[in-house]
Amino acid sequence: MLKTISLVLAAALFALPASAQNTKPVAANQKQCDDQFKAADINNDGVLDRTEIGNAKQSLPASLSNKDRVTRTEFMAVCSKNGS
Ligand SMILES: [Ca+2]
Repeated sequence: MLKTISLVLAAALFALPASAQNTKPVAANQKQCDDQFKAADINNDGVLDRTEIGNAKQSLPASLSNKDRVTRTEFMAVCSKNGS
């Protein structure tokens, strides 16, 4: 009896954080990255050029802020990985 209860408790403890990690933060982070890219992409051509990167430097991930050109795909890949 006691063994069953502790097994159920253990399962519940492990199941909860795992499902929370796989859903909410990823979606929120993607949205945040998307908004960040749109804000930086002033002429809205889907690519950050040198001027746009210069303007958005403080909010860009360090690995992108020294580039001459950043595509949306590149940005999203780095941004999603860095997100907290
Ligand atoms: Ca642009």
